[in-house]
Amino acid sequence: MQLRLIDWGGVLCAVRCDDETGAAFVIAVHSFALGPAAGGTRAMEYPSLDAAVLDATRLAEAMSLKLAVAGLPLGGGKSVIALPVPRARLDPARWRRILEIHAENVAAFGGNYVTGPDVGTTAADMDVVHECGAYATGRTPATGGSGSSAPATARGVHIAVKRAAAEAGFDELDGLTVLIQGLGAVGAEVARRVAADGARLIVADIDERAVTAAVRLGATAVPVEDVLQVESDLFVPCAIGGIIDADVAGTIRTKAIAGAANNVLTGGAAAEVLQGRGIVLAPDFIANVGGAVDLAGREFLGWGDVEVEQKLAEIGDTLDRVFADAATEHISTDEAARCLARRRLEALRTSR
Ligand code: NAD
Ligand code: PPY
Repeated sequence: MQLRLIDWGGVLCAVRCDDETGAAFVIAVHSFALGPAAGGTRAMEYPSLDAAVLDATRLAEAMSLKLAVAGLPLGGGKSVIALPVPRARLDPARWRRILEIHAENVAAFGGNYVTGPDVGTTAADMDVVHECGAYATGRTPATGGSGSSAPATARGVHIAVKRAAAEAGFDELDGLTVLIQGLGAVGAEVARRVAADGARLIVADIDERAVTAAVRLGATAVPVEDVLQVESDLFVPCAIGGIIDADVAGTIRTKAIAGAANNVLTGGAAAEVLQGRGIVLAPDFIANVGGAVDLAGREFLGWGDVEVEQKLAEIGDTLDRVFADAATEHISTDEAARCLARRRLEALRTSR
């Protein structure tokens, strides 16, 4: 197994390979500047250890940006568990052992890295991690956790979709064609919300059951491989990251993009191409902060529903600020959002 050393701008990246389970474990901490690092645990198959490390480091950086923009006193981190076979094919004992090893790794950070659920892990998995001695957010309410963060993420994405639509010149979602990629915990709830606003839904998911449920809402289904060619007024990516590179940005047929998927762009070049074509991009680390607000706000800052909803409402104001900065500075909204995150991080750090 080969591993390239990379300068990714973060603090540290720990890697552990385990022969017994066949899993590889990565914990990336991008920043401690605002407090302990926080970010969920992603468990899926990766083509190589390099790919798993790259995903963990990029996701940890996105967490730093997300938490700083929202003014939450935490640094960015992320865990990746590279599975030997798809999660659905792991027997329960082997999955339990994987979670035990993960808990041991998280505990080694001595409270300086806090995890939670992400793609491929659930609140019940976080119960196991917690029970094995590592603090985990997003556990089941039965064990004192705040439960799934997906509903809060979806509420925030819904706000971002409406702001991005407004920036693209649409007063309301009623009558617009909204294309949603991924109908999981977040995407399905966003679909319900935009359908209630009167939007026409086009959807795609690799999971047929999720598609069937959306079709019952009145959505039109398209094959997953066609999503990036389908014309829409708004594109809402709620599946996987890395789907928009500069080529896709140059051909995608939509007016605005706002969704939940972390790191939806492969890099800054894609953002510039979108900007050049007049396609509004709501940066994902602003649009999808709802889950982090829900978990970190409730579990670290003692927030209740009122404070969480107030913070979610700020997503709209932050996006307006980013759209305005991008226009004034002649930069992409992605770059404007990164600048805002750096300024807020610096301000929070000096006020500590
Ligand atoms: P999920 O696993 O519940 O849903 C993802 C959905 O995408 C699944 O239905 C899956 O079948 C589908 N999918 C996977 N590959 C696909 C493809 N190629 N084409 C179409 N559909 C595909 O995850 P989620 O919790 O709904 O999160 C969705 C995205 O939002 C993820 O990228 C996640 O990192 C991000 N996110 C989630 C939260 C949260 O609170 N859950 C917070 C921030 C960011
Ligand atoms: C994300 O927003 O991508 C997360 O990983 C959410 C999160 C935030 C804080 C602790 C654990 C998970």
